[in-house]
Order: sequence, then structure tokens, then C-alpha cells
Amino acid sequence: AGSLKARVAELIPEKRNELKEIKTKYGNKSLGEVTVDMAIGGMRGIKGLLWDTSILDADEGIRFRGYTIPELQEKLPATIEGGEPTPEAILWLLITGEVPTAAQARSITDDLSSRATIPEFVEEILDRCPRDLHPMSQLSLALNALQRDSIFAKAYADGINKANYWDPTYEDSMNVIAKLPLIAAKIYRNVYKDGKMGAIDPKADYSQNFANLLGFSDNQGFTELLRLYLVIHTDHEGGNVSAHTTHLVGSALSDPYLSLAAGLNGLAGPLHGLANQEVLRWILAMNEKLGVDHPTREQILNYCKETLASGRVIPGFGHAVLRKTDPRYIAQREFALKYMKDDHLFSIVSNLFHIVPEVLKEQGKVKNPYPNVDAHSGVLLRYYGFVEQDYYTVLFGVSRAIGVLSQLVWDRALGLPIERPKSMTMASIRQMFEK
Ligand code: NMX
Ligand code: MLT
Repeated sequence: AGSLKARVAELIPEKRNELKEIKTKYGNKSLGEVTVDMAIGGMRGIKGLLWDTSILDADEGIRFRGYTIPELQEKLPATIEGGEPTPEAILWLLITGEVPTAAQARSITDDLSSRATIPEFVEEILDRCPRDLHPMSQLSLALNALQRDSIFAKAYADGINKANYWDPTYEDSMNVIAKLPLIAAKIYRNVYKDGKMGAIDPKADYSQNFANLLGFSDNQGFTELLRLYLVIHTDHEGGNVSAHTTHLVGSALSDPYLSLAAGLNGLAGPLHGLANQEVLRWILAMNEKLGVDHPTREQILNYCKETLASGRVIPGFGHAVLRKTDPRYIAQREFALKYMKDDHLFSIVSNLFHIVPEVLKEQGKVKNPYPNVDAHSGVLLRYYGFVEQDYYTVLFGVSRAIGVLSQLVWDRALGLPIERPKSMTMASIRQMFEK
């Protein structure tokens, strides 16, 4: 009693009833029209998914269970006085919809520590990966290997009643979240350092443990950044590639390991999470090309134009749904203003904040010329000595797991069905309208 799992068990009957009521009252109402453009254009704007953990407003940005990022910073328990909220706290919030007390958040820290071990064969698989296998591919590989221990897969094979699917889904999800810092840090230590890694400290919080494992134990600034980072990247409603993929694969009753691995394979694409590595690479390439540390406005403008003229995107800008600056970008900007306002790369990011939207607006086709979350994260990490850009998306993935697995527990608790939208051929579209 008092645990997160006990709270979920209490909430399930209420939520099942709520869904039943929504279906009875509004089941045959329309959520909007679906046009041919939408079907061809990446399903943009189609309201076709149920996702309770967060919702995105095009202008305001993300709300996690109803709370904006500044509200989370105010309401969620922090580890240090006045510090950033913690991933443990947002995990509780995302799963229950309720702001946890400090004791409840602490119970998650303890629970995750107790689940944080990885089998030797998974470590061995990672040890055998060539150093030039992308860290995201290694992460996906490790998750697929960890699947051997899936409690859901075993329960299903043993004939579990569908009313109870949520329970092993919850267990697997908590296990995955607990093990991710070990897996992620092992990849980091193997690829960039000597392969040696410390152990989980049961007294430390999730982010401190992750920082310790990565080899940043004495870097308090980095650990605070990690807390903020791991909170703001958790969830971005259901339609983004990583969330939607996890949900889709999970709908086939693939277990949480397989579902998350699939989602993270999507996160590894440059138009999605990989953009965070691309941003810093692009900025550093500009400096190198110009041979300067402080490019002028004119030089930045020209570099942006060259990027567009060569048929590439400006990484970190634009969004499929957002139409204003991403509040996750703003949260990171505020962190930078507080802790590193004189950093030269931060000053370039600040200049880009003003210059890129002008260039993109001039081009005339981009629907959102403003920065997204990925435009900022790299320079913050780099400031604290975390310079390995190719690794950045792994941090995004560790955070995203918290959001998409919270929803996956509810997918199974609510008995959501296998996802299977209808597709059309070009001929069938013609046939519909050219009678
Ligand atoms: N630079 C150059 N062109 C762009 C950009 C950009 N940053 N953003 C959009 N466009 C282009 C886009 O490629 C498309 O061109 P075309 O018609 O020739 O195919 C046109 O503008 C219209 O696209 P939109 O409807 O504005 O954007 P869409 O919803 O299709 O795509 C993104 C959204 C995020 C994929 C797109 O803005 C992009 O490629 N941004 C750069 C990559 C990036 O930062 N991704 C990270 C997103 C956040 N995350 O973590 O996932
Ligand atoms: C995300 O966090 O998933 C990205 O901003 C992409 C999206 O929402 O489509």
C-alpha cells in the first residue's frame, strides 16, 4: 500500500469506467475530417490516437498531465533545495496524473535502484559491439536482448487473463526504466572511455546514479542538468514517431522491451531525436568552416542560407505540430542563462534563436520557423564536458522511455486494441473521387 503500483491498481477501475462512459456518450461523434492531403502528408492533424500522459498545444507547447514545464518546476519535488524536478517525480505524475509528495518520489528512487541490474550476457553483447556502432543502435540491441527477462512475455505464454495485462506491463516498464542508466552508461563507457563503470548507489537519486555511472560523479551542474533534461524529454503526446511507434508495437502485445526498442529506433532518425546531435555538429562545422569562435550575424545568416540551398534542413528548428518556440527550448535557455550565460556556444545558440526564424520565414514553406527542444540541449551538455554528440540521443531515449512506458501501462490497463488504420492506394483514391 502507498506504492505507485498500488495507486495504479486503485485508479484502474475509475479509468476503465471513464473510458466506457466516453465511448457510450461520444463514441459515434466525429473528431474531424480526414482529407487526402492528410493521408499523404504524414497523417498531420488527424486525431486518431488516445494518449493520456501529455497533450501538445500548437502555441503553448506541452502539458504533462495538465502541467506546463514551469508548473512542474514549481510543484514537483526536487532533490536539491530549489533545484530541478526529478524524473522519478514525473514518472509518478505521468502514470497517476497526481503530483507526488517527496516521500512518494523517493519511493520511486528506491524502487528503481532495487531493480537496476543487467544480466551478464547483455553486458557481453555491448562489450562486443564495435565502437563505431551508433550508440542508439547499441541501445536498441541491448533492449531487445533484455527482452529475454520480460515478465509480460512469460505471463502471456503462461496464459494470463487479459484483465491483468497491465500488471506485468507495469513490472517490465519499471524494470526497463531502472536498467536504462546502466545500459546507457555501459554504452558510453565502452564507446568513449575505458569500458569500466561504477555501481548503483542506493542512496543516490536516479539522475545522480546515471551521472555517476557515466563518470560525472563530481559534476553537480551536470547532474542538475540531467534532472531537467530527463524530465522535459519524457513525453510529447502520442503522435510523435517514438511515442506512436511504442504504442503501435505494444498494441500487438509485444512486450515493453520490444515496444520501446521499436520506438527508440524511430527516435534515432535525424528528423526526430537524432536532431540533437545534428545541431551541435552543424554549429561546430560552421565555426570550423569560418575559422572563428564568434561568428557575426552576417556569417550565421549566410551559413543558414547555404544549408538550405544545399537541400538540407536546419536542425533543431521547425515542428510538425508546434507553431511557436518550444517551451522545452525555453526551459533549457533559462538554465543556460542561470549557469552559463557567458559560454561562447550558448551565445551562438542565442543568435540562432533570432536569426534562423528570419531565414526560414523568408524561404516561405516552413510552417514553424522557431526552435524545438533539440536546438538547445547539445550546448548545455557540452558546457559540462559531455562532448560526445553521437551519444546525445541516448539521453533523449532514456527520458522518452519514462513517458511512453507510462502510457503503455495504461494502454494495457484500458484494454486498447491492436492498431490497424486503413490505407489507400493511389488508384483507390482516384476511384473515390473520379466517379
Ligand atoms: N529547415 C529547412 N527546411 C525545413 C525545416 C528546417 N528546420 N523544417 C521544415 N522544413 C521544410 C520541410 O522539409 C518541408 O519541405 P518540403 O516541402 O520541401 O518537403 C517544408 O519545410 C514544410 O515542412 P513543415 O510542414 O513545416 O514540417 P514537417 O511537419 O513536415 O516536419 C520537422 C517537421 C521537425 C521534421 C521539420 O521541421 C524538420 O525537418 N526540422 C529539422 C529537424 C529537427 O529539428 N527535428 C527535431 C524535431 C524535434 N524532435 O526532437 O523530434
Ligand atoms: C518530440 O519530442 O517527440 C518531438 O518534439 C517530435 C514531435 O512531437 O513530433
